[in-house]
Amino acid sequence: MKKRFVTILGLFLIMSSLALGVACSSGDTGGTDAASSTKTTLKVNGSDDFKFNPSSLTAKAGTIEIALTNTGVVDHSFVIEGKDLNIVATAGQTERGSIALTAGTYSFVCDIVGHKEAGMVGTLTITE
Ligand SMILES: [Cu+2]
Repeated sequence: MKKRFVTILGLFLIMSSLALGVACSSGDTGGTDAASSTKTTLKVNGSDDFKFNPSSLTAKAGTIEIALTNTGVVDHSFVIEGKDLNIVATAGQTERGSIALTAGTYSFVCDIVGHKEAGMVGTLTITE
């Protein structure tokens, strides 16, 4: 049962990367309006000393993809306060999530119990 799950997960990962490859190559052909389909990927690490690194992120307005890498042992999350984005990464894993944001300053936190209070917070600045 567990082996079967791993196999399915493996297939899913392979199919996901294939889909990503197709998406990237279609973008390279310039067939779509690049300006309106801009996606910015921001990489951020979460660690067991209750810090995001970097704790200040900046991007242009549009679709923002957050790639959260957990460099620690316990779970960490990336939640933009007041927005519908909640990414949870387990130890050693990188998890991604996307959200469309307009210009402004947003606070992000790790919402695992006690982490925000321990200082696991940061600021995301979105410019025009
Ligand atoms: Cu955390």
